[in-house]
Amino acid sequence: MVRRLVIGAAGQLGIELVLSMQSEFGVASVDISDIRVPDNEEVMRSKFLHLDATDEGALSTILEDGQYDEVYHLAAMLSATGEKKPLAAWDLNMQSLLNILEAAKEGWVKRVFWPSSIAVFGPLTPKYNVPQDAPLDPTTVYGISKQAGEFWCRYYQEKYGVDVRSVRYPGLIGHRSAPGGGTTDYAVEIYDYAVQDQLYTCFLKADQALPMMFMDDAVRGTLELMRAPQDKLQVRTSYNLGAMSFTPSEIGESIRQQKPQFQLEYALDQRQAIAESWPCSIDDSAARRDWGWQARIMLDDMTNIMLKAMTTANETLES
Ligand code: AKB
Repeated sequence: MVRRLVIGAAGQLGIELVLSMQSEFGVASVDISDIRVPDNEEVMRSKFLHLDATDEGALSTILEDGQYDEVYHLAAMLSATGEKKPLAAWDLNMQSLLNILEAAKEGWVKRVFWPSSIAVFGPLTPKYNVPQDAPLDPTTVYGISKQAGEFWCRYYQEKYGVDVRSVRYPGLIGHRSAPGGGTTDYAVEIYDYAVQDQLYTCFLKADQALPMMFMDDAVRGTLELMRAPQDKLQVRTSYNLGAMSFTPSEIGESIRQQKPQFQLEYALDQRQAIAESWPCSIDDSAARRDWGWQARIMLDDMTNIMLKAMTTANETLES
């Protein structure tokens, strides 16, 4: 049995990835860790290890004892919170990655997954269909940490043969877990308000297009990348990963097709400047070529799934 550890299992992606691994590979195939206990009973069926991933000693002990085949390191501070706590964001995002790369260099882990982000791009990057090798020009501490992390991953792969794999996620949208501290979080919150028939006040401009992805695609892509033969992977920094691109006004329209009464207004905050520095769409042809990546869910299908799932969840809570 392939043994997996998800670090950051209480986060938005962590919860979804663990649920998917549990149903695909079995509960015993995945251990979970975080600095806080995941607020999800199903996720907690896996063995939970309390861990601050910046604590090198604690992390080494868990990895040396566990001898995992795969570690998914998802713990990070995202773009918006990172701008409020720049040094803490750098410390968490970089130190935890370096701890894991060192453990992998020691041979305690066979394969590592570490997420990068569209936040590595910036004003010098083309706005549309950003190519794989576009200039990285991050304007946030989160983006700077992802840029540096990408090159650390490539360094450990080239120097020490560490098998570390990565994708640049766009904004991720799912209904099983809440996002926190990101600039793209509006695209999850908006559905929450829509199912409760409440007015949503968006913190980004109506026409601010950003690259986005439905969570099931993101999880599937992550697992596909981890299964891909090593000799096919030509990108050892991080793969561009694309799915769709939409604006707040377009997601509002998509919701209105099913909930015509849904109302959306705008009150911009500091996250607008972050969004403006990012591209609108991504060219993911390298991921398609090397490991067969293909997004499946686009905006209106996603809206259907999100509204149905969140309505059911609300009804269950109320009954
Ligand atoms: C954020 O908004 O900070 C994240 C990201 C795009 O990496 N969702």
